[in-house]
Amino acid sequence: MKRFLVCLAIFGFLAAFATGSAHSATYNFELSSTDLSNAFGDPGLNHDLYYIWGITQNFGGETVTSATLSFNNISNWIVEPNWLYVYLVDSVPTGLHWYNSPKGAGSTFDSLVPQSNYAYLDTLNDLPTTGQNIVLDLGALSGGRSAIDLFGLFVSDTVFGIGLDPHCHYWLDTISLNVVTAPVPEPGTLVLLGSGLVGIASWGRRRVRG
Ligand SMILES: [Ca+2]
Ligand SMILES: [Ca+2]
Repeated sequence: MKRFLVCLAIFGFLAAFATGSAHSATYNFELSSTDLSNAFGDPGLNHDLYYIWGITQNFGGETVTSATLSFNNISNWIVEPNWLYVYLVDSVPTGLHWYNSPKGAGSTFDSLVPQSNYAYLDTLNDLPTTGQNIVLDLGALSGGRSAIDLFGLFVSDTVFGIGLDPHCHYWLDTISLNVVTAPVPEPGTLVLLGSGLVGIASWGRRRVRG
């Protein structure tokens, strides 16, 4: 019996490690300049609009460990003060949506309701007319609470989005969202690991009695 329990324990642990946990996953979402051009016919982000990019993705219960939002080869159309307000959105239909926004300083998102649907991320400020790549690391941003925690909360129902309000026109190639999730043990792995623990525990008890 003792030998059986030892074998069960060894098998359980070995099988669990051999099976492994589900590997961490990386997800990429991208909007091209052409996607954005559907808004007004000209590519890029239009001053007269604000945008909400809705994404539906089931992360399978995995925890989001990092997320970056990249603006690739972005530039302002002329030399002037400019602002691009960037938000996380909790609930929005899938796809790119655009709406009129008044010209002038200030973010249109500040007047949207319910405000709980929008979380401010960052403002890209006074970009030059030469293109550059800008990466916003959600793990490094916070507004009362970590942006990555908030993002994890927003994606938990598989529906989330990115909000953008440009003040002035921006040219760009792509906007991409990169999400990395932590591995979660597969159910089969947990069963095997459990059998290893049961084997060890039973063996331990018998040793004590013995
Ligand atoms: Ca605007
Ligand atoms: Ca959501």
